[in-house]
Amino acid sequence: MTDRTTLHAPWALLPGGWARDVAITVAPDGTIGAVAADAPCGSAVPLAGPVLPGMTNLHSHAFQYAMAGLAETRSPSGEDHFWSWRETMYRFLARLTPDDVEAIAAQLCVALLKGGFTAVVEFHYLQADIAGAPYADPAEMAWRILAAARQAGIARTILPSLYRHGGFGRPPGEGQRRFLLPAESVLDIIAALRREAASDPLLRVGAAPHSLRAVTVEELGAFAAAVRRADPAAPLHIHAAEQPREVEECRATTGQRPVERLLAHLPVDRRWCVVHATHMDAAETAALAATGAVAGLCPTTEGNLGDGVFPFLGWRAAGGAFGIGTDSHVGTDAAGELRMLEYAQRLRHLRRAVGASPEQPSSGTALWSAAASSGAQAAAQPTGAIAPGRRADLVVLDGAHPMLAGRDGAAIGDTLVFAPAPGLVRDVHVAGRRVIVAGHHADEEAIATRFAVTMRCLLA
Ligand code: NGQ
Ligand code: ZN
Repeated sequence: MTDRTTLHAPWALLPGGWARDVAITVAPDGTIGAVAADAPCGSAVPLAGPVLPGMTNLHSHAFQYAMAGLAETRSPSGEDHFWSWRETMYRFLARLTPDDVEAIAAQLCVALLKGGFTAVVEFHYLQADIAGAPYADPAEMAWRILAAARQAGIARTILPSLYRHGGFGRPPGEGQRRFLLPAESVLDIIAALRREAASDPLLRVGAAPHSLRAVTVEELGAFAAAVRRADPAAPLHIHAAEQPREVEECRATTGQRPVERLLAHLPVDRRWCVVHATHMDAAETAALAATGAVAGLCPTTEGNLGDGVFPFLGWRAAGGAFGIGTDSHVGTDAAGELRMLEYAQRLRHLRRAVGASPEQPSSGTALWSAAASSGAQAAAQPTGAIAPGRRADLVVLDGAHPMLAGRDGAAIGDTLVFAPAPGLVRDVHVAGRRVIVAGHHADEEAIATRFAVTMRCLLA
């Protein structure tokens, strides 16, 4: 692109809600210039249907995509839960090579784009080699994640992870050996990625202390401070309070609950994302919400792992921000995550339209807008809204889809999230470039072939 382009959509989800006949000007660097509603199409490039801001996937462990559907069998003991799934996951990752991870991640990134995600945040902790030693270049696995995201054309935020312990006061186990790099090495990987980001406008870099199980608050404080000294805007993500057992062990060893403990020891702010945060009490919910940190909800994975239900009503009442991630990738579409989030709340509270508000009564629209905006915040990506100055990361629906016939504005958002309409996401733009066109990615065959070869080898 050398010139400004003006796109025109019959409907667009703008910060104030759905608007009709919207012209969106995109600069050569992919930044949105002007946005005008009630504009004639004129010489603008017509989009194929309604347009929404691209969704950020704020929590991914890319390699886990390869085990989707492979951890669903009952064990002989019948003791199947998060912790037994984790053992299965450890066995699965023990053999993965950098080539495997790149092949898996590329296939994943294409699936995520088709699912309406324009950016992915990789919570990157599979960092050491098969023996648990650093690769010759300790950033090897991070480069592979980056290469895969680049091949797919999805925007990326990479968060190298700090992982030092096997649980509260426990040494790491055999299955955790590939996660354990010293803090200095993780900081070196972050620095190397940052240098790369200088010439990659779609790359952002932050850090991910794995959890209070895997790092002490002292280690966490020193690590977070070092990350922020080098980049005051760096996003920091941590898993917390996903399982009752984690909360119990934290209390037994420290006298505090995980989120309580995090808030007591760290200057948590809006550049933090607390992933899951499922088991918070009312005081933790209000206190964490007040920091401006984003709750990183992964509804499909949380359902798959039997985690519990996030205290969404209390969180929203306290003004808490949330975004969505696909975490283990048992789901890869943004609408599906929002639907699962809403349905878990409906099942729990015997109510409907939980994600909606007086200002935005359409559940699907409210959920999409909020998660896109706060997801971008958590990823430090300049996206999350169709507005001047934001990057043109856009999801375009198929205006000719029968399920959209006769549906306007808010009904479009609700159709996307709640109606069964396969193929509704048609085109996906990242930085003004169409990476999904009519449901397809230019490299999808090569990427799928490589993934299939990798899977056959892994499962042989
Ligand atoms: C992870 N996944 O880091 O992949 C975790 C499991 C852990 C989720 N928490 C490992 N969903 O938490 O120790
Ligand atoms: Zn996770």
